[in-house]
Amino acid sequence: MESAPTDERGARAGPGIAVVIPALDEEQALPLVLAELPADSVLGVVVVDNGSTDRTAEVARAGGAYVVYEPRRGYGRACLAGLAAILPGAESPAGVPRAPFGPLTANDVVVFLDADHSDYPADLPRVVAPILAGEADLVIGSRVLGGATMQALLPQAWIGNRIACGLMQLLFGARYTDLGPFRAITVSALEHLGMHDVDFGWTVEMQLKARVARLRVVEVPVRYRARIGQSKITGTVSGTVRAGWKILGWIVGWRLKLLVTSGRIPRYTRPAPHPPVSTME
Ligand SMILES: Nc1nc2c(ncn2[C@@H]2O[C@H](COP(=O)(O)OP(=O)(O)OP(=O)(O)O)[C@@H](O)[C@H]2O)c(=O)[nH]1
Ligand SMILES: [Mg+2]
Repeated sequence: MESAPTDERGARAGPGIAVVIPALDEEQALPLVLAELPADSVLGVVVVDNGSTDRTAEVARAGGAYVVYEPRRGYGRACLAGLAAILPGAESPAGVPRAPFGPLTANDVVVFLDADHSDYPADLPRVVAPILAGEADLVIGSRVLGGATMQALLPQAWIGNRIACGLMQLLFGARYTDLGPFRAITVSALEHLGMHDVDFGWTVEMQLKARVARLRVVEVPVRYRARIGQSKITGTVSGTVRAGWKILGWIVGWRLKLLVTSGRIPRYTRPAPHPPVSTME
């Protein structure tokens, strides 16, 4: 798969794909994640070092990624810092420089995946395919549809997912099977959603807002395996409780916001496919 084939003048004829990987103390897993990414399919990879105390940044650089530092903890904060390095209009927080392969344009695609080697980076073509085919604005890699085992997707994550997805269907009519971290979204859709959750509400925020804004959302099956390294959220009681409350709070809270209209998001309109972007200066 080629994300951005170029013509003889170096002009990109299709959407480019950039990858954002939030990472907190993932020096063991990250080299494998980067090595397994289909490199010829992507413009570049941003690893956000979220205040690691190990060699996460070093191994990321050695693996060919562009490293952004975000010392304030939080999964969503890490995603926002990564986006600041590549999105066209993103406000760059102090100290976040632009990645050399940015800024992206409206029809380009951002892929998110975890740094702990639980996602299969080789599934990336499958995750971006519906967007490249012009059939989706957001693609969720579903570990449930991918048949994840309980060793990989821990029982508490299964149950939490079921409850969250059931509530999203009940309160929003949204049909999701998972809140999986491996996902792809177009730049213009991402900007339309105005993401702001700074921790583990990030995935549910994106899915709920996508529903309210009437994005075209597709789920595809992805594989999932036990993480490498120390479990931080789902594998710990306090992490599970905190993430669970956060996610349920988003779902119920947004329903209440819709009642008083402050949760409304204008319906999303797709930009026209733009002419090839020259990559030669
Ligand atoms: N826990 C945590 N993870 C972060 C943070 N910032 C970035 N991350 C990364 O976000 C991704 C998801 O976090 P995980 O710790 O794997 O969360 P999880 O998959 O729910 O649970 P475990 O894999 O069991 O720890 C990983 O790549 C982390 O390295 C943060 O502040 N806290
Ligand atoms: Mg994990």
